[in-house]
Amino acid sequence: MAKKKRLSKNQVRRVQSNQNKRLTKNENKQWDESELGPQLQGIVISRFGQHADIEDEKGNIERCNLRRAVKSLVTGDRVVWRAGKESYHGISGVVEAVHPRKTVLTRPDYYDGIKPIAANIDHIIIVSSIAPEFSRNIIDRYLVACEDIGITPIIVLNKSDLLDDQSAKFVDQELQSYRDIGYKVLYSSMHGDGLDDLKGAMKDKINIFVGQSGVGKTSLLNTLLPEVEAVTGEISEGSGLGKHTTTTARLYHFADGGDLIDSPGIREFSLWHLEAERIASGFIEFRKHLGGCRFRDCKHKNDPGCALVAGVEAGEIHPARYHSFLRILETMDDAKNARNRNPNTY
Ligand SMILES: Nc1nc2c(ncn2[C@@H]2O[C@H](COP(=O)(O)OP(=O)(O)O)[C@@H](O)[C@H]2O)c(=O)[nH]1
Ligand SMILES: [Mg+2]
Ligand SMILES: [Zn+2]
Repeated sequence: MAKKKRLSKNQVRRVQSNQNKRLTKNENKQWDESELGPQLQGIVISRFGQHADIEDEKGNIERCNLRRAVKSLVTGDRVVWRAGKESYHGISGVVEAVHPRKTVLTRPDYYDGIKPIAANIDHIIIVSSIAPEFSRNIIDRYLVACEDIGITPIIVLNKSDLLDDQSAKFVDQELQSYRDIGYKVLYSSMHGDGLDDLKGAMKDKINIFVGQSGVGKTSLLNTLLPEVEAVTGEISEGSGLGKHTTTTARLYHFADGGDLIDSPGIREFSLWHLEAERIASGFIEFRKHLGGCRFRDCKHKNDPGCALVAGVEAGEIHPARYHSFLRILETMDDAKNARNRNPNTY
């Protein structure tokens, strides 16, 4: 887990101001100053409404209340917390402050606009496969989302055991085009192929798996973390908190170092509405061409003097990436309409 970190002046100030705030009735347990131990560092394993499971630096997990001043807390957050001298109804401490986030993964929320779902993720592992289908467009959508939030993507071609000579040649070529623009690409299979490389890439980082349904994310997760199912089962038997386990994100440790944050919501995380310009700059190889179009409001389609089209013609932009870009622009409005009908889809 985390190395010991000293609190910055700001954090100390924030912690003190939190302590001075009066505790309110709706907190399950009102801890008096004298009932609390010293400030400790921790990481949020999971968040359940007004509670969170916090892992301390020794690897113990403690269920904590949240100070009211703690407005936003998600899996992966690094926190300052204090243990109660005794625990009450399974609650062993209180989270007092949250460290600034390196990164945050969000989803659109009908009521709150944007809702964070996980913090401090280092890698988004984009899982793809030839079954049900190999889709460049879906990979590109995830890549744009990753570039937009500033989290490093890793592309994984899963179910490598299904590849024959012909399909291997095909995907190799496709994936090479991603390597050419700087992305890391790996092969994997739940049966063991490539798992050492994948584990190596995830080591000492916080990772998540994303990808279309059926590519093998759950199977891969169970292969890499055989204890996960047992752990979720155990929590479900707990005190009515079980119903959250299917929706809330949870952080798991790999035996060799590194973490995986998982929840179905995260696995299906995809691109949601972004302005056309942000989509364009999410295609990293487009960046040096953008701004070079003849017209400021170039739609990069049939407009004369389009620098992206010129880039494709010059062999600097892969035609499939350019077409992906156009397709994403076209489907953005559809996606937005669908979300308005069903805010839980993203
Ligand atoms: N041949 C092969 N099949 C796999 C592999 N991983 C998953 N599958 C199969 O693909 C199907 C979908 O897998 P699942 O893990 O549910 O995909 P998810 O929707 O991405 O979570 C299941 O029938 C799995 O048995 C793999 O590495 N090789
Ligand atoms: Mg699944
Ligand atoms: Zn253009």
